[in-house]
Formats: sequence, C-alpha cells, structure tokens
Amino acid sequence: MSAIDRRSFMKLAAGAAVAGTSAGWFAQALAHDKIKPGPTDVFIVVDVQKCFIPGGSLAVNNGDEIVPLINTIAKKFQYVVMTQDWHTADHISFASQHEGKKPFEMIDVPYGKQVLWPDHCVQGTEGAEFAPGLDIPHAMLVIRKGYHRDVDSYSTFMEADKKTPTGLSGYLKQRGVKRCFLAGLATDFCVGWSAMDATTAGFQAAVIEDACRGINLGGTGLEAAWKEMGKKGVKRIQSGDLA
Ligand code: VGL
Ligand code: ZN
Repeated sequence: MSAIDRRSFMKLAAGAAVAGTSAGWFAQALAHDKIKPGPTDVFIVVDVQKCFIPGGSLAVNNGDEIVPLINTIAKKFQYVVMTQDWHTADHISFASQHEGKKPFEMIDVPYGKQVLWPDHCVQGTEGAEFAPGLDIPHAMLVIRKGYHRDVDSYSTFMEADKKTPTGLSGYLKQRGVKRCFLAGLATDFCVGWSAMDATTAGFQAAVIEDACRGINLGGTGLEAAWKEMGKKGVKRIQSGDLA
C-alpha cells in the first residue's frame, strides 16, 4: 500500500467508525452488531398466562399475539426462565376483597399504593395456566410470585413490600447470569417492574418491546413505565436486535 493509499484508507476507516457510533440505527442494522445471547444471558418470559390474554379475566389487549414471537426468541437462548402470577383466592390485590371497591381503583396498603384488579391467576386454576401455544420445553425454571395473601408481586425478583425476595436473583447469580432479557405481559406492570428490579439486583436488563403488550392504565401508563425503566437503565430493544 502506498502512503497515499494508506492515508485515504485510514480516512475511510475513520469515517466508517464515526458512522458506526453516531448512527445507532445504522449500526443496529448490521448483522454483526446484533446481540448474540450466550451462557451469561437469560430470557425471562413474564406471566404469559390465560388470565392475561383475550378471554381471560385480566386480558391485556392483543396479549395472545406475542406467543409465537416469544417461542422464536426462546430458541435463541440457552437459559430461559418463565414466571407465573400465582395468587391466593383471597389476594389483597383483588377488588373483590375490598368492600365497595372496583377493579382498577387504587387503595393504600401497608407497603404503599395498590391497584385493585379483577380476580386473576388464582393458584391451580385454569386462568393461571400458561397461554395456549407457549412452547418452551427447555425452560429451566418456572418461578411463581404473588402467592403471599397480603403482598402483591409484579416483580419476579422482589415482592411489592420491597423486602421479600423471590429468590430469582440468587438463582441467576449462582448460574453466572449477567444479563436479563425480558418479554411477556404486561409491559407496564410485571415485565417493567421485573426489569427495573433486575438492574437493582445488579444485572443488566433489556425489555424486548415487540414481544410484550401493555395494560396502559389511564391511557398514559405505558409511556410512563418506559420512562421509569429508562431512568433505571433498562434497555428498550426489539426482537430483531437479537442474533
Ligand atoms: C400483572 C396486574 C396484576 C402482570 C399481574 O402480569 O403484569 N398485572 N397482576
Ligand atoms: Zn397479579
């Protein structure tokens, strides 16, 4: 290579480097920039249960649409954990347990504010089963949450009292996991809270947006949840970002 050739090559290379860093969307489009899940990554499939899909008692709009995509994503991961919302029949989060209260109203409970929900995901009932078509035979762990009558647990790491761990963080750390990728139902509740708690527990966390659906309470809850997640360092990615 002549000196002139080398100089123009260096210029080109520098230009490419700048393009790669300053134009994130461009970098993302290149196959080599995709995220390749490995042995320190886990895919956490949150609450893809009958109660949360159309026909269920707390149906999330289009919640059933994500099932095939979640199956596809799961195949890219060696490690998959699935979660189940798993309430007692008289759970504190059920409007039916509070005189004169209706679903989606808010009440004060000892650990803070609690949204009241229709009865859902009662232990051992059909509604608590995984959604039809969910097919992840290699999932290594199913973790249940929300089984203490007096405490809700949107997060699959920490109950809503913020002091009762589910044990998932210890499990994942013992398995050498560093990054958590999350998807499922609902974006603005169990997926979002789980992702934020993953960062609090010392993991990197990313939510795969197109493999989630949200409840969007009051029409603004979903965007507010993304904002909160961003503040906590949770990455917002798409299924196409995964190799
Ligand atoms: C959920 C509300 C109540 C969820 C669970 O899975 O997002 N939302 N219980
Ligand atoms: Zn619940």
